[in-house]
This record gives sequence, C-alpha cells and structure tokens, in this order.
Amino acid sequence: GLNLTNIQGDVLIGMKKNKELFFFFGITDGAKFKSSLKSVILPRVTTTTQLLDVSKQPNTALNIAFSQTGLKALNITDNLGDSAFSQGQFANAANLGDPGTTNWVKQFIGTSIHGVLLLASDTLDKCESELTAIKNQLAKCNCVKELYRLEGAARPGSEQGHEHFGFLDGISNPAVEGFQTPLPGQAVVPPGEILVGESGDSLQASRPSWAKDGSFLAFRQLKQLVPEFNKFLADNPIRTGKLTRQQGSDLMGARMVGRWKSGAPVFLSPLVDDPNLGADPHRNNNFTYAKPGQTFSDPADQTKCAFAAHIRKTRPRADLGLPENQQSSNHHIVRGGIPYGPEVSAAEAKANKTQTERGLAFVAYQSNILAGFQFLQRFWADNIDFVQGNVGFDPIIGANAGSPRIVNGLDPTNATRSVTIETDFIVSRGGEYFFSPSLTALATKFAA
Ligand code: N7H
Repeated sequence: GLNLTNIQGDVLIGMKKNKELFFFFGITDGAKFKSSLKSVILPRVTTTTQLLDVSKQPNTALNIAFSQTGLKALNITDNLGDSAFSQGQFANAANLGDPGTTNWVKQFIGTSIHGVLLLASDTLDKCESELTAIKNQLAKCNCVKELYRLEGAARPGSEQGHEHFGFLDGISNPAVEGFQTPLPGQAVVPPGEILVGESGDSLQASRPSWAKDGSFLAFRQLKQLVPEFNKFLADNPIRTGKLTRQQGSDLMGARMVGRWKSGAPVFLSPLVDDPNLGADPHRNNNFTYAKPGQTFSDPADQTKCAFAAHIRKTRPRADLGLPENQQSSNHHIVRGGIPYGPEVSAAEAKANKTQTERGLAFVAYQSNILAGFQFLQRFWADNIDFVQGNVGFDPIIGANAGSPRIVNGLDPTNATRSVTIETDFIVSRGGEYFFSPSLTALATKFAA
C-alpha cells in the first residue's frame, strides 16, 4: 500500500475546506530558507493520513510546492524528468491556447515564483492567521518574499460545491489503485499516474529517488465570465417542441458541460435535469457513452451527449474503446481546485457583463504534466478533431488563442448544426507548474 504519511494531503484527496489561500513566494536566500523550512514549515505540513482522520485534522491544513526555479534557488539540481515543469508555465502559454500572456496576472509572467503555500480552513481569517504565524517566524530569516496571493472560497448556501457557472464540481476524480475503492464509473489508475516513482509512473527509472511520492501540481487562475456565459445560453436555447425557452437554455448549458447543474450526466438524463441522479454518487458517474454491454461508443450518435462536451473531451471513456485501465496511454489528473471571487452582482447580471473578477483556482495533480493537464488542454480540449474529425472545441475550456471557437454536436435535434462561440467564457490569467514533494523529501532535500 501507499505510505500515506509521506504524501502531502492535497494530492490524492484534496484539503476539502471551504476556504483556501494560495500564497506565492520567491526565495531570496536558499540556505536560510532550508533551515526555516525545517523549523517553521515542515512541522505544519498536513499529510494524507491526517486529512483522512477527523480527529487528526488541523484547524488549518498546509501544503507546500516548488517551481523549477524554486528548486534551483534551493540548489536542488536533479532533473525531475518533466519538461513542462522544467520550462515553467510561462514558456507554455501559447501551447495551452492562451492568446499570449496579455491576460496573465503579472506575477505569473516569467519564472520568478519559486513556490506556493496552500492553506485551507473553514474561514479565511484562520488561513490568514496561520500564514501570519508562518510569515512572522520566516521574517527572522529574511529569506522569502511575498509575490502574489489568491483567496479561494466555496460558493455560499445551496451553491456550495458548485463552480461559478453553477455546475456541481468535484464529482469525477480517478481512484488510485490499492488506496481508494472506486464508485461505479470512477476511473481506476495505478498510483504512478498521480505519484512520481510509484508503479505506473512511466518515467520512474529516470527520476531521482527522493522524488518518489511527490506529484506535479498544475496551477491555473481561470477567470470565468459568468454573466456573459448566461447571456450566451439565453440567446442560444435548444428548441424542441417539448421545452420552454428557459429549459432550452439550460439544455444548451448542460450539453456544453456534459452534466446538468445538479451534476446529473446528460448521457443518462438527456433532456431535463434530474437532481436525484446528480446527488447520488453511486449513479452520477456510472456511464461510459456506450450502450450497455458495448466497449465502443457509437461514433455517429451525439443525441445523449455532444462529443465536444467538457467532461467528454477531458475523459472520453468508451470513445477510446477498451476499459480505461487497459488503454496504453492514460491521461488522468486529480482535480482539487476551488472557486475564487464574489457572487455575480445584480448590476452585472443586468448588464450581462463581468465587473469583478471571479473564476476557478484550478489545481491538478499528476506524475507527468505533458500526459496530464497539458495533454487534456492541448490535445483534447483545444483539438477540434478529437475525439473524432470535426467535433470542435471544448465549449468550456477549449482555447483558440482568443479567436472564435467552433463547437459541433451541441444541438441534439440537429446533428449538423455548428455553433460559433465568439467570446471565451474562461480567460486564462496564467499560472505555474509546481512539484509537491513527499514529507521525506521535504525533510531531507528541502530542509537543512
Ligand atoms: Fe473541468 N465547469 O464548470 O464546466 N469540469 N472545468 N477542467 N474537468 C468538470 O465531473 C470546469 C478544467 C476536467 O471524469 C465538471 O467532477 C470549469 C481544466 C476533468 O468525466 C465541471 C473550469 C481541465 C473533469 C467542470 C474547468 C479540466 C472535469 C463536472 C475552469 C483540464 C472530469 C464535475 C474554470 C485541462 C471528467 C465532475 C470526468 C469536470 C467545469 C477547468 C478537466 C462542471 C468551470 C483546465 C478531467
């Protein structure tokens, strides 16, 4: 089995608190930072074991991860064997479909961010006071400087667990073999697909031994234009005799995501939402896009779910044939993001225009960024010919360097109707790639 006391808590199960503070820093003195890491940070880092046991959970959970330039600042020179990580996200911006870095948060432009502290708790006050306690102790070493911070918060009331467009999130993450018992329909992956150096990590042989049980964290600040998204749905309802205009707009939104706002998959409930289905973890992920008993989905049938739908592009299930654990190349990530920014105001809703930034603090863990986050974004979401010819962009996250995006298959009543989306509803504000080391690595390589 996995050594869960060695794996940082956020990686496999997520810190799952209502608030999360991302604190991005630069290291100004590597040697001093290493000794502070040992005395101040390491004792506070939350493990997977701690998160699994309510009686061991801290008030505020803490994780830490480092960028490539952060490793360098600490004089850690081993090659981790991940070229995306080595280059940093700034060098990858164009590959990811971003229209350059004009929309990027300025601190993400370049490679000056050395690391990130992730603090999670019930309130932001608790995150802040834990951060202040850490910063006060670090002040003595004069070895780190704050570069940027982002405050994440679950949405209020009945929207809790839903992202800003209104859809229930966090339903489908892969189960790690030998650690989690899969729910029906959940992907099962070998530990090495998420954790470096574990079985199933295809680059295992080329990794330094201390990297074992660490994981790469792809962080993205993804701004969501919610009133603009809602306006698009209002203007583009799917019209069938059975549905009201509002229901037609809801259907368009659900077909873009592949799930209804409740979480119910459109493949299982194609025309109207089914909140009981959405809320039932034994049913809400139990589908493959193929007919029962078949291995392959029907390449001509999008009536129950568009090929371009966000969850279908990012996990094609039976569109690739074969059960997922028998596919030669698997592309799974563990998602652990949280919304940021305020609710849509009445003024914004009325004007159909975003005035205050909100979105998703996107967090994805994997043992290989090229096979994980980057692959999903570049070769699936942004590829109009995936999962087969001419299906178009993922209408949610697909990016075309800021140009309009063609999406086919959204209208179940008219298979040949093509929709052109003029504006991006998700705007990348950039991010960075990090490595989240094991507790052992933190104690031996990163601390002195
Ligand atoms: Fe996505 N959304 O609200 O539309 N995502 N996503 N995502 N996403 C998912 O099944 C969303 C983003 C994946 O296993 C759900 O748990 C938004 C990126 C994957 O069947 C919803 C943003 C990438 C899955 C959203 C965003 C992915 C998934 C359904 C950005 C990778 C699981 C809930 C602001 C490059 C697919 C669920 C599966 C699910 C939304 C970003 C990937 C509602 C708003 C950048 C793999």
